[in-house]
Amino acid sequence: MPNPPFHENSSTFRILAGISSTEKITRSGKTLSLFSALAIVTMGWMGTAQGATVLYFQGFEDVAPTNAWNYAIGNSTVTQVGTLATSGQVPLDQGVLAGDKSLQHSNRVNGTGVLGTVTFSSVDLTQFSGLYTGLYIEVRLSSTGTSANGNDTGDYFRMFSSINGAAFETDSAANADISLAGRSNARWGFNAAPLSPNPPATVAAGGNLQLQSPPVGGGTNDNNYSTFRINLDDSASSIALRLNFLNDSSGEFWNVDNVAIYGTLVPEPSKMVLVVFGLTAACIHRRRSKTC
Ligand SMILES: [Ca+2]
Ligand SMILES: [Ca+2]
Ligand SMILES: [Ca+2]
Ligand SMILES: [Ca+2]
Repeated sequence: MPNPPFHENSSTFRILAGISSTEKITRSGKTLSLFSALAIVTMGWMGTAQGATVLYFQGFEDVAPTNAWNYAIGNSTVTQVGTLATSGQVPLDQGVLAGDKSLQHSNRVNGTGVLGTVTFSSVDLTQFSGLYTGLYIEVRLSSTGTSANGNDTGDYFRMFSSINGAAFETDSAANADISLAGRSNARWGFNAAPLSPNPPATVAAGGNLQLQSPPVGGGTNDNNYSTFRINLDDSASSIALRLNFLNDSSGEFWNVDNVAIYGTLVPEPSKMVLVVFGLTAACIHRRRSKTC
């Protein structure tokens, strides 16, 4: 079990620091009731934008991160590749998103179309219960090729979630949480984004989202999908992920990087209790001096 990254809610503390300053409250000669102070704190708390925290991560580097989401490669069409191995592919330098490595699928040996699979191990989500909410899986994808090649209508990338230990469904567009087909030698980098709808391509776990990329045209194009999300229900106790890939030429490549589970930190009730105690004490103090 990894150590969840600690995410401090600094904005909240800035708000509290301002409220708890008796000098600031009384300097203008105005008084602040306990009710008003609590209302301000609550509004500040609710309005604090909290970014998502990476709970599990896989960047396919040689050295695994401390919060590694472990994976197993199903067959030899999927390989860990580096920037050098992908340097001749189009678009240029888009085989790896971050770090030195990514995972790449290509039927480089058997050009008849062999399914490539990568399975990410089951993650116990109960460890995050009450601590993080709004969990989701995110996967980044690019499609590269030799100069005139790329992924076509019959080539695909699919994501399958497994909730609470259920078996992965068999490989089909209708069974996948997300199924993305290529089109006319489609090639795009990790910075591509569809014109409509806006990224990321998102589905609830167990749902079914079928896409074709690019929506129109083909070849090298920025109007493509590069970010995919599966939203998890807070009640799920475990999640596993399988990625399936297919193409049928040694000049067609699917690349994935930065596979992660994110969650948003739930404000700690204990902090709220401390705030109430602090405000109450401050108010009692001010009542004695008739300022509250
Ligand atoms: Ca990487
Ligand atoms: Ca092709
Ligand atoms: Ca093809
Ligand atoms: Ca399904």
